[in-house]
Amino acid sequence: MSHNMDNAYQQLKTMLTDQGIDVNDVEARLKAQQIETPSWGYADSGTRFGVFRQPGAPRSVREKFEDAAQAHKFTGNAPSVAVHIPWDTVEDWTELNKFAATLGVRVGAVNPNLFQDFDYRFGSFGSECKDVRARAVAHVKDCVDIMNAVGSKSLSLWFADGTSYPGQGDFRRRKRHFQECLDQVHAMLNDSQTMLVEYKPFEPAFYHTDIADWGMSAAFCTAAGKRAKVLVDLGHHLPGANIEHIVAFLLDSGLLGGFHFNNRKYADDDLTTGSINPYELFLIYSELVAGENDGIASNVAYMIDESHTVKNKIEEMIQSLVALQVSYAKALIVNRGRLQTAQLAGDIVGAEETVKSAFATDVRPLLWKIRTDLGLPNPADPIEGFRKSGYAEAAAKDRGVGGGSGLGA
Ligand code: RM4
Ligand code: MN
Ligand code: MN
Repeated sequence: MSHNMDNAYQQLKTMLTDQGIDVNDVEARLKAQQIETPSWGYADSGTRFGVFRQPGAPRSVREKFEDAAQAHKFTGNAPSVAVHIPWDTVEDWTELNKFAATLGVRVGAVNPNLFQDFDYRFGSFGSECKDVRARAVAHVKDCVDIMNAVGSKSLSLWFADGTSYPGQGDFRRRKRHFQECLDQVHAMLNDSQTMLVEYKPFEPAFYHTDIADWGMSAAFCTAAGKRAKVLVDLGHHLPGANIEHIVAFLLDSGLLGGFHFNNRKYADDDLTTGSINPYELFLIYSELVAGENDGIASNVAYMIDESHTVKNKIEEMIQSLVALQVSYAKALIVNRGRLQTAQLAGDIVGAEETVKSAFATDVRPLLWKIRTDLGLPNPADPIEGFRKSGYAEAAAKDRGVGGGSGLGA
């Protein structure tokens, strides 16, 4: 296997070098790629029709981190884990952070929960009730305290706020409530911390949501201040939205804060990243690479937001991490010189073929090479490596069924 892989790698390297691509630079950037996985993606979860509990699902925050460490072990690109509060509340955060370090991972973004309590049924930051807004801001403050305890740089904000019927709420009054609360949160952060403001056009409210799209998020962030940036969740757009264009626009405006990767077919499906539309994922990465080349994409938080019902969660996360690695690799080998020449000459077919040629390239030998260099087990196939390790079977035996759902219950 490794001999065949090495041959394939040498061939690919020669082909890319002939095209003027700096393969050493590509490999260095692939080795530096870091994606955060979500604690809630490892625990039992379900659809709104039911939860299917899996044998071996984590029963505690520590076990979620153990599973996340497995995803990192075989891919080498997932060293941090996002937490959701209160689902992941622990007594002692310093202690959890130390435990995570023994597993080779760390606590990443902190996600407040402003949507599950009865008090929030008419909204949180957009609520008409002053006490509810104050309560929501106080919960975010608790999350900032957690960030400070663990050294986290990202506060990840998603709001379920919205209305389901015309006339139910006053758009402008709610907008002002939102801005006021977001400004208060901005003031809680220091300059090395970022508040990531996620948008979503529908669900759980179905008539309007208070931060419905990237433009509204950008407007709120701009007014709040420089520590506020837009978070792009790939499942949070109306059908047909050109996400790569949104990404490029936000990057160029200095407002791209980060991503929640997943994939969708119909709505906010939270499917495996790259499973439905790998071309879209590649085109998004192509914009990111162009931004990196121009020095404007250094502070982007890359995170996965997925929650699976029936796949094995660790395998699913590895699939997503590999899809992100593949997309980044393909984006890195786009022949940028040729692309720009074609664009400037009005050569539409030439430009499109340049992009498609990178997408069509099998980059697996390149990924095998970097995983080998990083000393990862089973560098040709992380999923196979995880399967062979026996971890899932051991967890099933040890933990049993009924671990507790990703939604904290
Ligand atoms: C939302 C959104 C948030 C996530 C919640 C659970 O749709 O994507 O990021 O925290 O789901
Ligand atoms: Mn999300
Ligand atoms: Mn979502």
